[in-house]
Amino acid sequence: MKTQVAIIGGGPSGLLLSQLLHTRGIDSVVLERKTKDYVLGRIRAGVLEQGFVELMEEAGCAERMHSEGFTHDGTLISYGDEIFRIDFTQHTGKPVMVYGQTEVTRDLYAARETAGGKIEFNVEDVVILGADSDTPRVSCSVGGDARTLECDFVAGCDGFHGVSRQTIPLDVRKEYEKVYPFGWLGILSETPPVNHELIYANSERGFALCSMRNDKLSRYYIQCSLSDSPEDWTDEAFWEELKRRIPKEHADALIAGPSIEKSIAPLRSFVTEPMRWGRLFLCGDAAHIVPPTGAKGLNTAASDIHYLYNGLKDFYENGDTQGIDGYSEKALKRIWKAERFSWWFSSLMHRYPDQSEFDLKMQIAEIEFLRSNDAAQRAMAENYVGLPY
Ligand code: RFL
Ligand code: PHB
Repeated sequence: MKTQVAIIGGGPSGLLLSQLLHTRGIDSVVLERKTKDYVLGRIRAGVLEQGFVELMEEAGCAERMHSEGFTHDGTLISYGDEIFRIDFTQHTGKPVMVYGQTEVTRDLYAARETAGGKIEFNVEDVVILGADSDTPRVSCSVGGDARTLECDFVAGCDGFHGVSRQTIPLDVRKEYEKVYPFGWLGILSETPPVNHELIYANSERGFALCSMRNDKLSRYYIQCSLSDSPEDWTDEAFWEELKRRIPKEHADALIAGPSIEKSIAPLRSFVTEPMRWGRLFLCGDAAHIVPPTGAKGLNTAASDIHYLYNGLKDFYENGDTQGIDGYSEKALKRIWKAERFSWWFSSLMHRYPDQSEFDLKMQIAEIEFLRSNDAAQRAMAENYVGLPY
C-alpha cells in the first residue's frame, strides 16, 4: 500500500490532520489500534479554543459544533465560599466553545467516511521504518495479515502510550516530565449542570470542577488520591464530596443523579523534544501532556495539527519546506506556554500533600490577587481562550 502521509492513531489529532489534508487533495491513511466504538467511548476534553473551532471549520466539520455546542464567555473561580468570575470576552474579545471531544471525534469520523477516507482499525504491531530516510514505511498487521505502507511522511498521532515517540532514538530525544501527587476522579451524569459556566474550585478538601457537555449532561471532577480507584467511590460519596468543595449556594442547587461514566486520570506535565525526526512528526499527546486544569490537552494537539497541516500543504503545493522544517520549533514554542499555564493553574487550585501553612497562604493570596487585579485576569483569560498560533 502507498500513500502520501501515513497517520498513526485515529484520535482527534490523527483524524483532524487526515481531514484537513483531504481538503487539499493530499492522500493519507490512518492506522488505529482500537475500534471506532472504543475511541468514541473515551470521555475526555470538553472546552475548545477559538483556534480549534476555526480548524474544524476549515476541515468542513463544524456544522454540528455550531448548532449543538455552547459558547462560554467566562468562568467562575471559587475558594471556600468565595466566588468570582473571569470574563474572557471582555478581556480578550474571544469566548471558548463547550463541545465534547467525543462529539469532535464523531464528526471527524463522519467526515472521513463521507469522503471515502482510508482508516484501518484493529491495527497491531506498528513499526515506523526509515523515518530518517527519503523512503519511510510503516509495517503493521491487521487481523493477522502483515502490511507495509509506503509514504512520504509519517504523522505520529498515537497518544502518550504510542510507538511514534519511541521511534526517535534516545540520543536525539529529550523528555521533560512532572508527575503530580494526585489524580482527578471524573463522572458524567445525565443531570442539568449546576451552573451555566464552569466552576473551578479551590477548597481545603482539594480541587473540584463543575463542567458540562450540554444542558442535560454534566461533567464533574474532584481531586483524589493516586491510590484511589473508581470502584472506591460510590455515586453518593462522590456527590457528597463534590458539594463540600464548592460554595454553599452552588452545593445547595446541585442536582445529583446516577453516573454514566466514572474514571480516574493521573495528572502529568510532559514534553518531548524535538517533535520531528527526519520524516516523522509527532503531534498531540504523542509529544506532550498537560494536567487538565485549564483544558489545554486537546487544544495543544490542535495547534500542532495546524502547524503540520500548513507545512505539508506548502510542501505539496509549492515545494516549500520551510513549514515542515520549522515545525518542531514553532509547535514547541506554543506548547511550553500552554505547559506553563496548565502547571500554574494546577498549582493554584489543588491541595498538595507537602503544602505548608505558608504555601496555603500564598495560594489564597494569589487567588485574591487574581480576583482583584484586572491585568492578572486578562493574562488568565488570554491563556484560557488560547494563545495565538
Ligand atoms: P489520543 O486521543 O490519545 O489518540 C491517540 C490514538 O492513537 C491510538 N494508538 C495507536 N494506534 C496505532 N498504533 C499504535 N501503536 C497506537 N497507540 C495508540 C489510540 O488508540 C488513540 O486512538 O491522542 P490525540 O489524538 O493526540 O488527542 C489528544 C487528546 O485526546 C488529549 O490531549 C485530551 O483528551 C487530554 N485530556 C483532556 N484534555 C482537555 O483539554 N480537557 C480535558 O478535560 C481532558 N481530560 C484528557 C482528559 C486525557 C485523558 N487521558 C489521556 C487518559 C481525561 C483523560 C482521562
Ligand atoms: C471537561 O469538561 O471535561 C473539562 C473542562 C475543563 C477542564 C478540564 C475538563 O479544565
